[in-house]
Amino acid sequence: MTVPSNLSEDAELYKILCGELGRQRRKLELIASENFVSPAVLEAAGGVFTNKYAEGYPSRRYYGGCEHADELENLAQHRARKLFGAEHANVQPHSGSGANMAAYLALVKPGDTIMGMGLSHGGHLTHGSHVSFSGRWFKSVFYGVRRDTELIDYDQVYEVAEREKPKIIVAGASSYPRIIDFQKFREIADRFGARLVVDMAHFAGLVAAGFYPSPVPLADVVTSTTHKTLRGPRGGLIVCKKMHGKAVDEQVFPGLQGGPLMHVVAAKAAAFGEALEPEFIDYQRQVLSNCQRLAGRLTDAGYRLVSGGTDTHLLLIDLRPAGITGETAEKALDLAGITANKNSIPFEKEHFTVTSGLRLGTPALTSRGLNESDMDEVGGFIIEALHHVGDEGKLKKIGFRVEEFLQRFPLYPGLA
Ligand code: DSN
Repeated sequence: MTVPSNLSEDAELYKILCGELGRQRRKLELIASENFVSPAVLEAAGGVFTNKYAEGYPSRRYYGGCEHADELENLAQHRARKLFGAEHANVQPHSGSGANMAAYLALVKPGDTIMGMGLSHGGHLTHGSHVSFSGRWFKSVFYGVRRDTELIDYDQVYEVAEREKPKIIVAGASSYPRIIDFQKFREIADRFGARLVVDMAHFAGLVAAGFYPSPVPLADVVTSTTHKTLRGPRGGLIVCKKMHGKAVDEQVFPGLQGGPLMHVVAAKAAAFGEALEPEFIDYQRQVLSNCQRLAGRLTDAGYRLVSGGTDTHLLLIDLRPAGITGETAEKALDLAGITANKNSIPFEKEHFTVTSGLRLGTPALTSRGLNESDMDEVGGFIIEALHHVGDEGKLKKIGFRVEEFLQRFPLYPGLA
């Protein structure tokens, strides 16, 4: 589980791994979709299951020697079902994109219409963007947020669904800081005979801990990644009603994937186990408190947050009043030891490589042990860095102070 000493024989590779560990330790990690897994999850992901082929499902494999792979996958499925109160779980998707692909293909056919949230309004590439499979294989139509409130425009969801009669409505987002009303989506889907797919990747951990309404009882299929608020390994997950279980399983394997990454399934099982513990609720509560505190610090300093604030683990700064772009801000913060990502904002006018927004999230720093008062300091570093865009010397000096600050929060002290 360490940056293994065996790798020190391979100096070229070892240097890269140590470089990344050092970067993670030295910088403030504010990418809303990232997290720091526990040493147990790290160990499971680096374990011997990486050696095992296990195409198929428990007791229905295409390889011998799968007795422990069966135990493992049954355990991961059981924990996922328990965590989300789901009838069926598939723990094999390699990613969130793959999980979405399997979900769509389980419910409809290529060429059918799907409706998702527009990318700049907070949706994800796989919710219908023309550059992803979702917009290439399906006819995609979109809803978005209202101009005045920057909250999902449920009237528009209704109108587009009425006009386009999508076979699937996708709810879920990558940069929407507010709670989504799944009941409204269900009603609209039922009204127009659509299936409801919820992509809960960003807020799955909040759902598991009871701080975000669960889409599981309402949606036909719920997809997720396991590495964001859920704090597991990089990977995908699908939970759904029993009636869709067979179709989902068939789309994951053999439809879209071959052998599951059983070492990642082991790490998912470890993460789900952790998420079932009471401490996980405390963790998610802290994620939310930290995000509220950071939002307050930024707002007090005069920054405008999209939708006026946040109910979740993430917030989105509208940088236009500050006269800088997302691209500039991301680069300046990076020099100052702060990792975040530029992000389009609703009704964006900049190119998607430039953007007018900056997305920040608190799951990773919370895993590292930061609390509300620490977030005041984090907010201070961000504000100072944004005030000194273009001043490389000053930004680097902030970076040294960030590094010193983070020494109070050791990350993976057992690693090389
Ligand atoms: N790319 C992820 C994010 O950063 O939100 C979503 O999959």
